[in-house]
Amino acid sequence: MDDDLYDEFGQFLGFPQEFTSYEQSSEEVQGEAAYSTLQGDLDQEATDVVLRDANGNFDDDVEVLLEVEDREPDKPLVAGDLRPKGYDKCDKIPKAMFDREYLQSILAIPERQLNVGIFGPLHSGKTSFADMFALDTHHNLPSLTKKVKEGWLPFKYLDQERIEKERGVSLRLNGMTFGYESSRGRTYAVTMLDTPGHVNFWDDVGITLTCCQYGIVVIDVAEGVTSVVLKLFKELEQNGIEFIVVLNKIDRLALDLRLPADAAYWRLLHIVEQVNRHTKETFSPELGNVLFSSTKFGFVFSIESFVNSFYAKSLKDKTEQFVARLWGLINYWDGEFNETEFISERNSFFVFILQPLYKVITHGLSASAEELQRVIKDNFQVNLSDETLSKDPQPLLFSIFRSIFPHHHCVIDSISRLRDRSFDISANDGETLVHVLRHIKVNGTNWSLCRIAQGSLITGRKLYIFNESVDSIVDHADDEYPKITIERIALMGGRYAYEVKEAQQGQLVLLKGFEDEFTKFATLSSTVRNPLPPINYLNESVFKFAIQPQKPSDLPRLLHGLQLANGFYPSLVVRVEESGENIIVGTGELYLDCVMDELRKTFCEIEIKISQPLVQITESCNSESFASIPVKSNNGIVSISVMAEKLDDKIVHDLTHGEINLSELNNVRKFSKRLRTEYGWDSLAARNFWGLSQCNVFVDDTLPDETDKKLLKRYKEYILQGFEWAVKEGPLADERMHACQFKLLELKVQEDKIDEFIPSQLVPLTRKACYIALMTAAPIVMEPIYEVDIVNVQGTPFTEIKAQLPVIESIGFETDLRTATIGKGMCQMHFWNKIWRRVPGDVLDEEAFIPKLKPAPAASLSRDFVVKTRRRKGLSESGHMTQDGPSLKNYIDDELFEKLKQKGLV
Ligand SMILES: Nc1nc2c(ncn2[C@@H]2O[C@H](COP(=O)(O)OP(=O)(O)OP(=O)(O)O)[C@@H](O)[C@H]2O)c(=O)[nH]1
Ligand SMILES: [Mg+2]
Repeated sequence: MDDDLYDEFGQFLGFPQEFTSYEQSSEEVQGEAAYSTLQGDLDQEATDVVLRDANGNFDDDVEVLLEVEDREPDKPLVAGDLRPKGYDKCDKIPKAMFDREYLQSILAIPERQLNVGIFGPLHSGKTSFADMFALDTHHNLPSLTKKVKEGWLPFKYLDQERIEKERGVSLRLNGMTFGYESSRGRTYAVTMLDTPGHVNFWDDVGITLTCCQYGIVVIDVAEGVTSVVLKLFKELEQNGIEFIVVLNKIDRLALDLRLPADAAYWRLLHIVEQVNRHTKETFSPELGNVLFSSTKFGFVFSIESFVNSFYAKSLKDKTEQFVARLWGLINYWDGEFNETEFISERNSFFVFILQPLYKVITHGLSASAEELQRVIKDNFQVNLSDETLSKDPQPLLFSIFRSIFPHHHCVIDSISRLRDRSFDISANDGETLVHVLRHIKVNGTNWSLCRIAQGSLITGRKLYIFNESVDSIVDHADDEYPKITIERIALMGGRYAYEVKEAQQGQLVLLKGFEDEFTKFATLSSTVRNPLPPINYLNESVFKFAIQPQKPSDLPRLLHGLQLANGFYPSLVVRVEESGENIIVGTGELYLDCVMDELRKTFCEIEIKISQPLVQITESCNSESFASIPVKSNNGIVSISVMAEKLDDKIVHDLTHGEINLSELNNVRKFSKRLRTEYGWDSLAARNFWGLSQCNVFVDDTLPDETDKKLLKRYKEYILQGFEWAVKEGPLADERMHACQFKLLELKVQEDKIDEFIPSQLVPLTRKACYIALMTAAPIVMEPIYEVDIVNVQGTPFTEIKAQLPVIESIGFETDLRTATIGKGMCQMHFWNKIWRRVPGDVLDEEAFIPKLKPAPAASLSRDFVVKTRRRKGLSESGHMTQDGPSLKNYIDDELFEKLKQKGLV
């Protein structure tokens, strides 16, 4: 026994710092080797960082680098292969019904490219809709079982991941490129992107909105237009994407809801009316932008396609007039069409379309084979084989509908009529510009999904890459930015990737060769340029867990897995707190559950411990700063004072609801006019609006005779940097601020010593001034609130209940709801509108009672939130278990603090 390691009572003292030669298991050795690589990287970085005190005294030759956000690591955190298992599995390419060479040639013609996003609420049938095209364009797709072929089971070809198949829900976007004809025989190169319907996974909806030209909104007719659909309409319109509406699951009207045909028609009319009430364009079936489908039975039609297939022969050249009379309150009786006020069994849509469909369904379920044969022949001029007629009802209906509606040209007709989206991207002439949208795994291989915004690509091409850590290009020294080589290019095929040598402008393609160079998104370009704007993921991640490996030696594997998860889950935030805890933040319970599942089973294959669910909090204030306390630099040359107040509710609402477009801020004049007219700001304040960061505003409120405005203009950039830094990490618990307005009251610089003044000192000074301003303005903490849309998925009447629920309370709510309603109630909880609500209690109350191992009473709740967050982050100065919280004392001198205390202000 080494005596130096134990005290006189035999208690182990711990290894001295330099002690390294204790025995380790081989696993630990491996783990530590990787960890030391990581540590090596960090140490290297540490030598590049300039440490400074809060008030900043720098020598002249010191360059100040301000990082307001953690950068993405330049290199992989863990050395070795970052690619997931099965990386280079050979893709089996199924035989396509279209000519792949011909498809390549059409892809070069911009007007023939249709990049379409399929959107819709949960389980409205989006993936089944894409299935119809997958089946119609391929021979023997992989995993096409007999049960799927016969129509017993949905195929869900684009749900290719294990986790999607297991859970029966789409969790990632996936797509396929194929050639498909319109009804006039013109072939189009269609790229269909299927998006998830679950709101937790709407980051992929955001990505699809960024890259697609057209949209298809799939609505379940039994549910109608829910708030999720309305949100989709809004987003599509805001992005300038024209779309068509598909009223899906029309079989449910007869089979599930058992509506008589006239009531079913009323329901369809009502949905179209609701669509029109909430959209700018006019939608109507006779215009061809509303289609009807039952993806379960594999058919889709428009009024026009229905008429062309079954009535055109007898109509000769009157098809158009006939189509125009098949929607709305128009009756058909005795060979004539007449307008009416009521829906009845004489309604034209009912007579010519709904009734024949209803007949197929009712006869398919109950009529004799001969009778069924006759009905189908009379109405649709289709002969059914004996084999078809002998099937069970479900596959029988599936076969009948497939024979009646063998193709889906009407979808291509409708989409090709839409106005092409104009992408708001500025690129120089001759430049090749590629938007890298996300990592995507196809059949186990990791690719990057990209949209070619300008130019064309060939394999072997070298391009500059600007990943998410590059905000803007400051100088144009070309050799400073990394270049990558496009190693492989492929077209999406759902569960396979079809490799090609080149790709053209506008195409959505898979690229390979730079997967390790970005995490979420990137820009590839042939020139050094500013990167494309970040992708709007719609939801904000507010739900989090702290995680750690079951075995400490597995830490490097966890870090490696987290890095993969970070790439594959666009809105996942992964960070390491100062206390060493690994935190993952996602959009909701299902999102994080899927991340954990993939971490455990795919990304790192280790056991992981997780903490209780936590939520993101924000810091704000509830009143005006009670005093203006100037902050002086150490050398006394400069002093700055700032005050804080609550930001006007209407601006907060408009900012969080996307009513204020951030691009508006570029036109300062126009924006200050809006502040005056819409938000009632006085003209001085509106004119002196300086900046906005994460729903916080900075205004110059100095008086011209007190502050030198010229000087202020010179230092504006530094002051704004200080403000942005402050709002990213607030004084209460290092969390971001929300809904605060900061006003600059004074900036004083000693004239005689102005040469000694280094402007970058203003950055930490402004940050400190903002902290003091917040601490003196009745600081509060805010918690996120989910908006909950509850629908009854079975039966009528269909109802939708809207509610709000604190995110912290939402854990298990969905399961409880389903249990309590025996599966009939379903809910979607989302944070699109970014509602933050004050947590009760005084956050600065040092006497607040926080019981151990019990929920805190309401009056101590905000103190409890903050103290626990500080502890977890390692911000608590006086040890782990103390109730050390935020205090103004940390930012001002003791004397002043005592004075304020005596006056009862703190
Ligand atoms: N009755 C009926 N059910 C359908 C129809 N289309 C799809 N379904 C069922 O609806 C469920 C969801 O179908 P999906 O195609 O996965 O729907 P989705 O919109 O892709 O779902 P998510 O992507 O998970 O939101 C499946 O159980 C399908 O069998 C339809 O036309 N009629
Ligand atoms: Mg789906």
